[in-house]
Amino acid sequence: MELDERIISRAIIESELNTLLSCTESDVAVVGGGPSGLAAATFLGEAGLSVILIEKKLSVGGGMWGGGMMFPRIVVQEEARRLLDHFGIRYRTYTEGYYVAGSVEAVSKLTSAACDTGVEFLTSITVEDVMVRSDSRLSGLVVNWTPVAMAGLHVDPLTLGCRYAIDATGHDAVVARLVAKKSEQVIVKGEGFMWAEKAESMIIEHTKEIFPGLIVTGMAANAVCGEHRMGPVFGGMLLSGEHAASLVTRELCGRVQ
Ligand code: 48F
Repeated sequence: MELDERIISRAIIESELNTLLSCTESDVAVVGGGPSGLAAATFLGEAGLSVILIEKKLSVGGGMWGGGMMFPRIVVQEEARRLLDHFGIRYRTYTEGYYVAGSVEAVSKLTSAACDTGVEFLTSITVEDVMVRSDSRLSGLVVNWTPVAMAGLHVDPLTLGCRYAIDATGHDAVVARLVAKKSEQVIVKGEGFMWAEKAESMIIEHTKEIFPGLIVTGMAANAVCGEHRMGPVFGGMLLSGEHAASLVTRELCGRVQ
């Protein structure tokens, strides 16, 4: 078979443009492809919702790749062990209640699970603002190619409508901060000192709808609430993603996962 570069180019352009068109209206837009965002997106996909995941970098995985200080290992505590099993992430028991997994495998299996449920990935795209209509509800996200911001170009963005957005942008809580700039309803306190026990035990409480249509998950949830950071223990990230998905599912599908 002779390869035709024009067919290859058309295949890529047509397929991606059709995907982007379908992403202009989704049930849920997850912002950030770290562990909490990947977990949330997967559970939402499993619930049958249309889900897009917007990630500003070329690849998803967020802070999970680096494990602890670039040792590519993560620790997950007892409470979240069932989620390692759910995603098929292999682990070994370090000591009672502490499980160690490879970060490359963890990111890969989470990403694979999200793909299998039909999540659409929009990578190299940065969320730079939010849409809020007269009903004071977040109704969409304002996005642009990441290289546009990196190059300092003045290029107007496009918008993607969604019924719910999930801020999974990690320590910076980017979407929550964008809303906080415009509405007194949202205050982002910023994360506190490292204190794994407290940070992990509070994260589900902090995973919530902070503005109509906007749920925070993962480290973004703790940062909004002024909660401590936890370092390379990742159970809370997975549990928080699962909880964020259940909050949306309850609203959009009328059931708890
Ligand atoms: O930081 P990140 O991994 O967030 P997370 O899911 O997990 C935190 C842990 O990795 C770790 C920890 C707990 O164990 O403390 O740090 O809460 O992933 C956040 C993702 O969001 C992307 C960013 O590139 C990263 O992959 N992101 C950030 N801002 C934007 C964004 C933006 N404006 N638009 C799109 N993606």
